[in-house]
Amino acid sequence: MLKLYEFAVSGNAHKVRLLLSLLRLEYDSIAVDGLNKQHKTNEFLAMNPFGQVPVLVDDEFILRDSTAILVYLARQYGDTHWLPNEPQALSQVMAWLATSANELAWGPSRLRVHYKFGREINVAESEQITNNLLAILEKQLTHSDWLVLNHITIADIAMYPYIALAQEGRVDLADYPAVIAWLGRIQALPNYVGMAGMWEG
Ligand SMILES: N[C@@H](CCC(=O)N[C@@H](CS)C(=O)NCC(=O)O)C(=O)O
Repeated sequence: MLKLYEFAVSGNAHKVRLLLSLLRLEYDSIAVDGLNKQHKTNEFLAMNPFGQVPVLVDDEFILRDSTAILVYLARQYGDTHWLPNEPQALSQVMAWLATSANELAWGPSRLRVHYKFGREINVAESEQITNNLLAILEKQLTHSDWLVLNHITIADIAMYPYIALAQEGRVDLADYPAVIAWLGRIQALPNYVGMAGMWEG
């Protein structure tokens, strides 16, 4: 049985929860006690030396990092629909996975951490990254329904949670109708799961 170590409030964990659900995979959700720093205990650090969720365990195989976990699940349990083999499409998916670990994390995700959890950040810098990212996403999604190809891939899954949670970082999506339409398309998928605080159409 797959096991997912997670925080309920984690958008990075949500990426994994969403793909597990869309792939109709059963798993044990293991709530990590963030308040008591369970993710910094030796036992947890043995699974992820960075002391972060999500961590996926598949029998003997232990994997950290949401992006890596999406790649693993897509290859191990999905089909090439989720992670294409064809070099151009594959590399375009990788480009969005990189964006999810960079601009998405330093922009909307950081703003959420600041406004929801009180962490000090450079707000102006994160707002600038967020505005630039949303403008790029808006342009992309004006021309196509999905980030890569004409169907959902793990590129969309990786980008989704922190855009859907952007309002918790005081980001207004009203100026980005194509982004809002994309959120709606993801939320309409069979077996979609959301989390508290996400945009709702
Ligand atoms: N690159 C990692 C980032 C994971 C991450 O930032 N996890 C947060 C929760 S969303 C966490 O565990 N934070 C606790 C900490 O860093 O101490 C991934 O994508 O999984």
